[in-house]
Amino acid sequence: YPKWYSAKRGIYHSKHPSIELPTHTYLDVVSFIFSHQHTGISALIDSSSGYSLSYAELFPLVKSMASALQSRGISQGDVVLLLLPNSIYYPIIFLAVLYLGAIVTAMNPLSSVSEIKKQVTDCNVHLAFTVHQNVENLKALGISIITVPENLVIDSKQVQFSDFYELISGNFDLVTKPVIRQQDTAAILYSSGTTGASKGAVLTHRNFIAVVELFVKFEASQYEYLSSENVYLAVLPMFHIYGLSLFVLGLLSLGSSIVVMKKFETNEMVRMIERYRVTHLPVVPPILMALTKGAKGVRGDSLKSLKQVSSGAAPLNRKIIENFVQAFQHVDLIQGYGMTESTAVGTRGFNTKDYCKYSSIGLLAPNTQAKVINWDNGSCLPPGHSGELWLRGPAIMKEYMNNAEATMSNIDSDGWLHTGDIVYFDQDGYLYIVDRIKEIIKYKGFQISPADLEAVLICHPEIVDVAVTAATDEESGEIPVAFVVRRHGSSLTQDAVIDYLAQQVAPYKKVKKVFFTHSIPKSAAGKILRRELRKLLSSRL
Ligand code: 4UU
Repeated sequence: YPKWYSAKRGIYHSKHPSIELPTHTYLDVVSFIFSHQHTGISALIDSSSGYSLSYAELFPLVKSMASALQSRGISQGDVVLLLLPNSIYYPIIFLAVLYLGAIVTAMNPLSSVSEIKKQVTDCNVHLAFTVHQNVENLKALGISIITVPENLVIDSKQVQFSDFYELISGNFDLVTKPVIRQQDTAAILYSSGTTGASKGAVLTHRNFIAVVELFVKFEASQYEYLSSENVYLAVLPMFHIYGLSLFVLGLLSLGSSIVVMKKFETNEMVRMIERYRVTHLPVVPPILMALTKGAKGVRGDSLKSLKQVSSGAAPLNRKIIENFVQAFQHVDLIQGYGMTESTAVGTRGFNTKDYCKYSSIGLLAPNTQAKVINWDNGSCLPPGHSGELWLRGPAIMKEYMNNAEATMSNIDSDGWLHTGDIVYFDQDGYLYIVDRIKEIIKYKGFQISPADLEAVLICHPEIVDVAVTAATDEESGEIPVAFVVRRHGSSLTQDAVIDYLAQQVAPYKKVKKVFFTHSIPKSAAGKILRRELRKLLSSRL
């Protein structure tokens, strides 16, 4: 066996040298980010107006906002909700909360009232940052709100008279800087793990510090050019771990420029790549597909500035890879793999002209160990064999909040995170995703928990039983579909079920199809047999 695989213990080691992490007990990720030296000038650029925040402004803005939040009564351990689309202020708000030792919980701003209520209650939110359209909903929940203006150009009149403007323009200094330990909670992000409803994954300052150091000591060394010359396009949302790890943590530590888009639209994205001479474009598979086949006027020789496109969060289909590689011969295409529970750390590809493994998710990240487990008997598998991927390392979350049972079934006593993904290593140490055995549905890279949707649907008075599963979809990867058992005599229609759910969940979670059936396949203990459900689905399609 290769030396990066220890056959005796069944452990895969990273082929990359390990990275030393700071060892002192007291350290917060914000101080850590701003302790790094780089030559970056523009930090965050608003794509539509071109307005930018410089690196010189960044830390003072964070400190000013932190002190303003402190003067409004936010203190260590309090939870602050970020219910926001991307903006150049998103990272500032995020880091300000963490600098106080307070905790961020983030959420898709398109979430429904009941979804917001659930998360706000679950993690006991004290204060929320949001955009205008969510203000009324949040007020009804009785939490204080700071409205972030939609079009953030700091010197416009609109902003000057807002609450938000006062917060960042104060030039305050913290009255008292709280003492923060690496092991303290920094963020609570929601994920359903391998099974059940979505749960709060508790990420610590230590987890974030591990991510930052991965960028500073490793990612930066992978390029021939200086990180501060790179221009990234932030089209992925910062409320999801993938965008968060890049645009709020890693890249700001490197001094790269980040052009922030509020919302994905193919032609607009192409215009922004050209206007700002974007060099790096992190995407999810549907964006890559749109770029290869949808964008107006995009040819292989356009988008000359692009050096690297990286895809993650969902499987990338071979056809899309082929089309992209053909059309954009000057661009490096790589995949990365991560999870909310691993603070986005997992694997990452690195392609040189003579070593292209496009369909691989790359090599194990530094400091990360893996096992590949035989699903039938629990044994460890060597390279070339597929099994469930287990991960261990400094970026693995601490726990699921207030849920010891879920924590124990996802992280075992030796610290291995069970990912629910089926993978294999090839002889060069590159990983390939084969299947997913956990229950989540991946819609354009976003997680949807079947159990969350089932919990809503079962409340319909004419539904006596329900199960939700994923159907493959060319454009989005996967979409949720529902199997419904109607009450005797009910004439409930597919459209009525779709509408009922649509009123209570974020738009991207809507079911697209409903199958009426007489019973849901279940185990003796009453658990839905997800595999049977998948078989049932293929027989119905
Ligand atoms: C097939 O989706 C994410 C994180 C994505 C990410 C992070 C850092 C991508 C690239 C990167 O560099 O997090 P979650 O929690 O929403 O979903 C995690 C799940 C994984 O368990 C796996 O099933 O998303 C799926 N997934 C992928 N599947 C993540 N990346 C990939 C991938 N191919 N490249």
